[in-house]
Amino acid sequence: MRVWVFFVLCLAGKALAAPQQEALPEEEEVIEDVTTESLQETVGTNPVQVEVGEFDETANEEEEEEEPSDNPCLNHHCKHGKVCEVDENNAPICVCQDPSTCPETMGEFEKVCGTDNKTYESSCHFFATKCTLEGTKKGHKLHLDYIGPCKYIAPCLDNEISEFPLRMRDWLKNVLVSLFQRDQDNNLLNEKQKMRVKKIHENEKRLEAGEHSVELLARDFEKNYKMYIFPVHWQFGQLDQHPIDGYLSHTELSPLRAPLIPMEHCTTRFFEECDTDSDNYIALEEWAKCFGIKDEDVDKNMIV
Ligand SMILES: [Ca+2]
Ligand SMILES: [Ca+2]
Repeated sequence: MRVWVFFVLCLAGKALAAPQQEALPEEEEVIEDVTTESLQETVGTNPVQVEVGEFDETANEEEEEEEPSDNPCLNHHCKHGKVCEVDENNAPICVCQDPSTCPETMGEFEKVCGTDNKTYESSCHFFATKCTLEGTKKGHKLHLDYIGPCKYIAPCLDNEISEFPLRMRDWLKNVLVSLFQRDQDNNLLNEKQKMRVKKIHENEKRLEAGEHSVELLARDFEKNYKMYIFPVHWQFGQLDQHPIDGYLSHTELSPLRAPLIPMEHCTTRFFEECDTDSDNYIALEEWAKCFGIKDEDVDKNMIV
């Protein structure tokens, strides 16, 4: 438990990146190496920045204009779980993919566990199956829960759950500082964000990246609380993408949750409890609160 975020997220990033890059090489946008490679040594990979595409059930929804060509499907993209076919008018349409047409899987690491507690051969198999349930209550409730085959996940105890935000916050802060140190010209942070991180970076009281006891992390949060406000906002902004509306859906949260759950048994409980009004969305206010940010410090403008 002690080295939680450092190792867990390092592994998490890899687990998340590996199957996607193999399965969808041309379709998904892979973000620059500055986050995936160089940051791993010091703070672990941020699973959010590595890739979000695979878990984004709403992306690529029949939105691209097809160019004139012999094959109307050539430039017609369908969302996960669907494939393009040509209808009787020679127009491209997206239909549910037959799971048996998913690429052959290489091993256990490609398996995913659904919220129905069933193991799927790969995320392709999962989304293809979800597609066949489209429009049904069952389909609406089915989400990709975590990476790897379904397994017993121990209940998260009260004393354990309090450690989750401590490590997560510290890790987020270190990711940002590291981003800033490595490459001040990077385009992962905009100018306003860079200025905020610069302040954290230059603060002499900042706790250096490394393994710290829960006690020390708790003390640091109390003493240097202001340093954590932006990192918590920043993470929310990274996840709130489809759509950008100040709320995180289960799908938007997936890039963070899915790799983490099999290794950190408090993940599910933590995010469930974050949704204090139980509307199945985590609002920025709810998110900030569960990371210990005071109401008066929650600022929507900090994200953009
Ligand atoms: Ca959203
Ligand atoms: Ca909510």
